[in-house]
Amino acid sequence: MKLFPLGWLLVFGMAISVQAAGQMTPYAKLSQLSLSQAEIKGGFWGERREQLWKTVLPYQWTQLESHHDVDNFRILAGEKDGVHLGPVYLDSDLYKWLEAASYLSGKHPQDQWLSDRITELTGLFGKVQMPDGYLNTYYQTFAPDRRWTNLLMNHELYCSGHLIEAGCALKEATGKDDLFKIATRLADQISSVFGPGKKQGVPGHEEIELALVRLYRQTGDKKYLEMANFFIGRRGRANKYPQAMIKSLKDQSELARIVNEKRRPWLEKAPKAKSAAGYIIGGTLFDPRIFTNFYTGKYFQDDKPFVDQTTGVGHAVRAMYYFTGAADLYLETGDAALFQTAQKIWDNTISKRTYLTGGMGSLGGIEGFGRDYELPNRSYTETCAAIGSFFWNWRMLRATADAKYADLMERTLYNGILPAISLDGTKYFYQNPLTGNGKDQRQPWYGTACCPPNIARLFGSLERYLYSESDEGVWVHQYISGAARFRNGKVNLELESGFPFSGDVRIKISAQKPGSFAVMLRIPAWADKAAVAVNDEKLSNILAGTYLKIQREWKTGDEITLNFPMEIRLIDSPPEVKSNRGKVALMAGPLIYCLEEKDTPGINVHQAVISKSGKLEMAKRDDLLGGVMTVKGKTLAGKEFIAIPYYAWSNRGPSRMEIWIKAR
Ligand code: FUB
Ligand code: ZN
Repeated sequence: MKLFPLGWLLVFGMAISVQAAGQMTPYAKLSQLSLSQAEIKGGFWGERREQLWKTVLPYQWTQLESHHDVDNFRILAGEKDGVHLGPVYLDSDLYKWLEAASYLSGKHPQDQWLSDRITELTGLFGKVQMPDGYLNTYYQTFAPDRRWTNLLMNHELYCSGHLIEAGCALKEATGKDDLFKIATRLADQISSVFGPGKKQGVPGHEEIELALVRLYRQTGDKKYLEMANFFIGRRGRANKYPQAMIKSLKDQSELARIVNEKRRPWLEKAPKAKSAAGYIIGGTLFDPRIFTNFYTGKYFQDDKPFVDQTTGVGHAVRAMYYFTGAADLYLETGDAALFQTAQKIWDNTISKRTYLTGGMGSLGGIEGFGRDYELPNRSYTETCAAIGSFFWNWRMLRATADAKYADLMERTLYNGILPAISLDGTKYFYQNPLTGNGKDQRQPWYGTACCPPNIARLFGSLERYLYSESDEGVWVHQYISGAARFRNGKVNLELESGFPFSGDVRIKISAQKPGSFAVMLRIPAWADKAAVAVNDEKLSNILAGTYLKIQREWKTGDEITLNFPMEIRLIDSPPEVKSNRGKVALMAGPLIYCLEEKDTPGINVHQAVISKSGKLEMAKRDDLLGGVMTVKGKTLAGKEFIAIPYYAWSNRGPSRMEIWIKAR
């Protein structure tokens, strides 16, 4: 990546072409549809969308209320007595919920409860925002004079990024721009503080970068893109890391003293705020690498410049948001070095540092990456890291139109993200191990509750990741029931899908008038026996792991039928992964299956051995876990088992579980 001053010229030049191109993303091969262009309806995800609206958002709101997320604003606004509670990053959870609420409010404008919450929050933020645009309840309550002084540890830029995202989301989804104005004022305050000739720091937790690119796309104002470029370009250039770290920790403890003093009188007289779970599931917690990660800056991906990075390192959520921001910057600037680095990082991270589920992060102590192939199944794999990977892969897909990114998004969605939410929508995993010890359970909430609202905002905007448009035609990336409008509404698709349990998909086309264009359909890498027909005419040369291009004259009434046989596949792990030697995982279609003790009486799921050539069959079970497909088989000892989709485990109380099964 070229840095200053060339980078500035480059960014400035591109900004002109963005203006001229009317907000097109200049270096993307594929577009991102606007929120109103696509919808999710019916089927597996239709049910989840309904649940998100009717159950998850109201439920999460009650949690945010009882964990002081909203009260911190009310107190600061003078609407309530009390004192700020919760960690320095608490505001961000509320912002993510608000982002999710914005998407759903756009879909359901008649939902008064939802729009009242949005109005209330927007009003509160407006009251609390400082005259110069700064907004952060923690610093404003306890130490306004210390703002922007401890970027490494204290999440102000991270929280700001989430507010900017919420503001953009509300505007995109509903057209309301009052929150957007608050977010823009905050971004302007940031740009008055940071940049060349101004403050030189970078955030300890990335997020602001991708948010600034999003704001740039919405406003066309190059200042925000320049700032994203600044934060990405500055990373890994700080000198004297151990000293910076020590200074930051010292500041943190001074700040903690101030905070405790201010809180004490309130806490003495007030009942204790509801505490949340802090149950640690997996990952190595004590490891000298925790020390080296922090004191070299690796934990923050701040150990070397982006172009010198070769793989995912440090805290996995931070890394994913960083790579997402860098890929976004590439999509706008076309900086080749930036993109080549992103590809290099992707290759190593995905092949050697990512779990089969798409989860990332094996070291609990840093919530992040270990060495290549260091992938113990008692994994840390924070939900937000999988969500971050999903965001990153979307940018990589848009940049390349390469199906491998959409394949990984599919695998991560079903196996890295979906397992983190209970079937009833009200309990969450922060960590997502691939082996369960019989005690792990999703929790109603967390002291650090980044994951639950992150799931909500992703599920609330999922339609955005399903389709694209390009000069060639329309692209179908994921098979999720719903509809999409293309070519300014002149071409519509309706999609009916049996995913994730059946690979039958039907796409109906309607066009204002017959026209020639291409429909590009992802053939998942796992679907090597895929069959595709147009109006019952079978197509040939269908290649798994690519996009099938169907170029023809399309007219209303045309129908594409697809069948992706979801046969059971025995997956081998790379031999370098020690914990999986002599084991296989079961997959069918996009889903990973697991053995859960509840379904395997008399079998120790950790010890059971299956035959690699033994008979396995799919069996539909409408009575189980909301209706699932299962895999039926026998162990080598002759005991019958059923394996369930991994996303559905731990929904019937504590139970041992295993994805990687011993096999001979
Ligand atoms: O750093 C606070 C939270 O911890 C962030 O939101 C997540 O990345 C999580 O790891
Ligand atoms: Zn999280």
